Amino acid sequence: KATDERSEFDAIVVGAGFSGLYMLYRLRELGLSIRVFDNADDVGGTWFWNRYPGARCDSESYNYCFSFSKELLQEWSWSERYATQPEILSYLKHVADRFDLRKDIQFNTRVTSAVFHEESGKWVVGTDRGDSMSAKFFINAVGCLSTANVPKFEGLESFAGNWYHTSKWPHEPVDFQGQKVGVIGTGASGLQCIPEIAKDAARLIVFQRTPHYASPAQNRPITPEEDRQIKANYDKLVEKMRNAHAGFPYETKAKHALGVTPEERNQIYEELWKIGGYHFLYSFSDLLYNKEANDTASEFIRSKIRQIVRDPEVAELLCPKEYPYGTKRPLLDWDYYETFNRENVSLVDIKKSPIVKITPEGIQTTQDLYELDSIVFATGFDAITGTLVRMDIRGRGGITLKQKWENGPSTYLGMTVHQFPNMFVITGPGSPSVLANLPITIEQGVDWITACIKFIYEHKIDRIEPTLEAENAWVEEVNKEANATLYSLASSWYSGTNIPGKPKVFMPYVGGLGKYRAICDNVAEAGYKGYDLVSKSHQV
Ligand code: NA7
Repeated sequence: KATDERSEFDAIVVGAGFSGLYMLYRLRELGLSIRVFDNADDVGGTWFWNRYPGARCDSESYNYCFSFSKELLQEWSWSERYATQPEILSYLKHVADRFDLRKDIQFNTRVTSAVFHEESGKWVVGTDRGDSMSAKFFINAVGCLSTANVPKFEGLESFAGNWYHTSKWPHEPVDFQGQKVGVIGTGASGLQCIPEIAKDAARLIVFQRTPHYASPAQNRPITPEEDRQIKANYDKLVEKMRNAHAGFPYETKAKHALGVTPEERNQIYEELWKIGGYHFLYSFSDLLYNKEANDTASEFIRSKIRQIVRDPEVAELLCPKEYPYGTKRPLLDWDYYETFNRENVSLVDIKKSPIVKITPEGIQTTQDLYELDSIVFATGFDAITGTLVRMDIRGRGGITLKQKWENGPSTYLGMTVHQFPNMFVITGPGSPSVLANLPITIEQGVDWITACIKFIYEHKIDRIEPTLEAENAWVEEVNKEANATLYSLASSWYSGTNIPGKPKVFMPYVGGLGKYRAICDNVAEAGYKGYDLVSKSHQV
């Protein structure tokens, strides 16, 4: 429980995952009073909620962590190349304890509204527990993937068995032994839970709408020697991550896929396939920009799927053909393809025979009724904007964020919004967010926001708000970067197309974390160019 009894703060932060925890840590350094709210009963955000079997991070553990504290980097050891959900959650709990963060966090509380009062210049924040608290700054640290998408299938409430969404998994392990289980969805969460559920269930039926590309994770334990080496080189590693395109310390590959012979290309793909993880995605610099180059990687993955999966018909169904590799979230393979060689696993093509409804017995497609004891929805999220527009956030003139973003989100630098003074968003639309290693990307956002707030106090500014021109120019820049890539060739949650009625707008900034960091730093160095800075007491 948060210990501070007051109802007025300098800053209110929503969310106690990676971004909320670090925001709190940094703002405390400025000596501000802060209240953090989180709907969960502990810290962790994404890693609090996503407890499905097999849940783990597909960024490598020693990259997917905070870099702000050298002591923290040295004292924490990751056990595997990719950390499991329980391990990341215990890491975040350790961070909360180590920096004594919990005393400013109010758990089990959902923020329902945030209204900017023009006269006082304060945000008044309301919660589902009846709190009403005010603050000069309102900061969203709600995560990019925090509002579950449970498709509205007719008849779900009539289903006689149990159903689950991967991101709202019960805290007690679910026992699928002896059951007939259906999994809908084959994105990152589906690919992780399907191999695990297949080991327990008597029968597993996977309902696939779109096949995804996955390259091997190649998980393994981290040896003490490797741990020592990483820790001895952490400074360099961190420096690299902060300035890299995707926030990973991998070498940038200069070669073009089409600039080498087919033999050399194949050899490089084979090598990176063995190394595993996202090294494959970064094999050549033109994969996301040139369709012909991309075809070579896409075809390589399809050839691997055909080698792994014994039934040629199933293999063909698992081969993505409608969109280029990397344009929907590229995935890692945790024995996913191999799982389709099991006797108890089958694949249903719901693009060809869509789900019509859910009955008390199971899932009815246009072709068959599949009788099931449990259904798992691995159907993803209303990503990036979903959680933000569900809060009743009202800026100047009473405009809601939902109204403002009716035709798609618009921000300045992905962090601030015209008409919403003194409001910040961490990993918002228009920031690199989900396209880069998130903890490192979050640190960039939090550090920039902290410096901005420090500047505001030092210059006795009451309000900061981006101009409409600056916001429009940034939206244009985000679109320009996206249009230079192949991303538009896929329909994906990056563009909101997984949610019926959501405007189709490519939301993340594709230009890369390093370039984005430089742009944001330039804005700050130029005295917050593109912002209106308002002070009641003096001319700014
Ligand atoms: P994703 O990547 O959005 O995957 C959701 C999956 O569910 C995907 O295969 C979808 O098919 C499928 N889906 C979504 N809605 C439906 C409906 N209505 N009917 C049938 N199938 C559906 O979510 P994840 O949780 O796997 O991963 C999210 C991110 O978390 C991940 O990328 C990492 O960043 C961590 P579709 O492809 O839309 O045809």
